[in-house]
Amino acid sequence: MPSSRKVIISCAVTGAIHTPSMSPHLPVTPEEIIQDSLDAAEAGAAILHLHARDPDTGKPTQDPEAFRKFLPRLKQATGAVLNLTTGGSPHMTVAERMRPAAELKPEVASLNMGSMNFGLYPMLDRFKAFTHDWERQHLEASRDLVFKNTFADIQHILEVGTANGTRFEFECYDTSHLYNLAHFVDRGLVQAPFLVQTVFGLLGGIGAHPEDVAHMKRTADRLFGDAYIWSVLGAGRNQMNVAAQAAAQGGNVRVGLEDSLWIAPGQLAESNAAQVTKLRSLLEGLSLEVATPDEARAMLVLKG
Ligand code: KMH
Ligand code: ZN
Repeated sequence: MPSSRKVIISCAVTGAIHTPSMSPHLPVTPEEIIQDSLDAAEAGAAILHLHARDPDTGKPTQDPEAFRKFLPRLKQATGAVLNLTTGGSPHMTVAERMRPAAELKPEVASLNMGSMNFGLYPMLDRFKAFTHDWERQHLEASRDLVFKNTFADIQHILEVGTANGTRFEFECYDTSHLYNLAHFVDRGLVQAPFLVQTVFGLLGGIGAHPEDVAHMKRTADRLFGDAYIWSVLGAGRNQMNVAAQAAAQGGNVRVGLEDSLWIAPGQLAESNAAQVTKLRSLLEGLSLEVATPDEARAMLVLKG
């Protein structure tokens, strides 16, 4: 991993994991997604990782029309790098998941680097009242859910995105996903420098212990050397401590309400910008500078 550079903050604004009844601050409508995204960018996020939701129910959707309701405004009002999900929701098919990135040809798209269990059902212990039926079902169904990302799926998304000039946020939830990425690098389907988003603390993936963070970094360093840009995402209560561990070792950081609804133990974050601001002070406390969107573009060699 290259050293001594500015820190890229990504903000994952709404995602497909949390549901509207869990937090009144989760952006759902296009207007809410726009406002939260612009505020997060203003607070220091260079990259906005975006999903869309049905404005009436908050249910995740990969209909490109839903993305078209907020993307033009974001393009016009912020210079931030726009990163569209190809993960969608783990309940969706891969064909459905990749539609927005295939049609809208973003600078960056996420790419999930392996199949895994994706356990959302423990959230049923904390959240008990749901406005919409889909919310409880979405959590219950995760007891028997495989988030499917086969080699064929990954190759297909890689090829379609690369043909469009889209670069990737390679989401790696466990050590094997780093090896899967190394396989595609070896086959010449991924070019340096590439962004590796190591994900910690999801049920079904690696934990969020400092040893887990160290192990993922060590493995990525060994497999990729200077060819990769390292970023971390800690899920839920792990968000800021994983951020601090990685930042202290030259990593970049993703925050946002997709990954955690919280700003402190037991306290809901009132906005995405609140998490970006908290992260920013943590970084500045470590005498680290935050990358602008154009600096992030240069580091990641994006099409702009
Ligand atoms: N929800 C995150 C843990 C994607 O959009 O491709 C993973 C994610 C998946 O961001
Ligand atoms: Zn996502």
